[in-house]
Amino acid sequence: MKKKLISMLLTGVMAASLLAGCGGTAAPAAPAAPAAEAPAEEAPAEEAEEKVEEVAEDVEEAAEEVKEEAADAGSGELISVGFAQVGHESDWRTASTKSCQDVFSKENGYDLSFVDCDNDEAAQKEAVRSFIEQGVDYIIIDPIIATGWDTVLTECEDAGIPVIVIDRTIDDSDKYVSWVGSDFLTEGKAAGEWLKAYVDAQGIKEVNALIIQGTIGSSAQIGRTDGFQEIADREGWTVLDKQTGDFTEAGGQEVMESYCKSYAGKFNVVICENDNEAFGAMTAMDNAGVKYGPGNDVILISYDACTAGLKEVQAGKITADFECNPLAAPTVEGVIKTLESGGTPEAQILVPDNWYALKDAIVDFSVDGNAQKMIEVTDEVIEAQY
Ligand code: GYE
Repeated sequence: MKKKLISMLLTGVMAASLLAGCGGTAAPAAPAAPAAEAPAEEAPAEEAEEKVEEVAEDVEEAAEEVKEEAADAGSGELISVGFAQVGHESDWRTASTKSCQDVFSKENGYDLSFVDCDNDEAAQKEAVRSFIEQGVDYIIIDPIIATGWDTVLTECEDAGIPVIVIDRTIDDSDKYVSWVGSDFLTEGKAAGEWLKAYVDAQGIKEVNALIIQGTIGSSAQIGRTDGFQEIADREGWTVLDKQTGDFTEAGGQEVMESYCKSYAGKFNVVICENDNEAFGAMTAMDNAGVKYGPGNDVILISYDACTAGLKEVQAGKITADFECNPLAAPTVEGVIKTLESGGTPEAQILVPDNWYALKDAIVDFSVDGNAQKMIEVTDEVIEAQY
């Protein structure tokens, strides 16, 4: 843009000086003219000279602006952010990544270095160290697992780079500014309390549950497993087995295939710690001839409530879906803006979640004494989801 302006101005200067030149030489070459005509002959030359000066000033100004812009870009007018993302294991993760990339865009004033760590803890630490080397302004981490962070976070601290934790929590270090995410323990308890109210309403006396866990050691897995287990213990339910499906569809299918063999006819509840595992479990149950969903032998519970998950609720496959909102990036940006303006952001910022089911599976329940509201899955609700 600026280049074009300069070349236009330069063309202007050349044209004007040509004009000025013509005026200058024309006067002496002209044959003796009547006195009255002399000023009229000088005028174009003066005008042209003025024009040249004007244009030259404009060019100087434009050049100055270009220089300033280049300096700004070089000195990092864009805020540089490194994001060490967990991976790409689920619909939830895809929504989270997109949200971050949308928020931390060039247009919004950011220079984002994004690393997909492919669920590899060592790669994630390496990504953080590469951000330190780059000297980014801020580091965002979605920790694959909750422990093992203190050393690398100390390195961030020593480098003077503020760290913001998004989604999953870090449990063995406090060397970060803020955490923005959902309350996984509450999600797990909500699933348990809903199940209690639902089986009571259905007149189901016994609960024999199978759990397909998320990535072991991730705070999302720990919270959901512990929250549900707390209610199961209180109610005296049987948890037949817990195995990880690593938050993936393939993992969910594999674990459910083995459950279908080992526990055939013995279970009436399957809890998948995310939607993608639930999709895999559905395939395995379909293949084994197990009927699930509202009104069927097996109650299928899931977490995340992404669009694809809610579609399976609507289709009568997933009985209840406990949301985990993946759109935390705008809140993380708020933290960065607070830091940029010299303020102190809150240490913990909770992203609120909703619980979803079809009308017949909506029951009243409380979590830690707080009454919960479930949302009925409709086309509009699905449309509005991520
Ligand atoms: O539930 C799952 C994802 O950390 C809350 O990770 C997130 C979990 C989410 O892969 O789908």
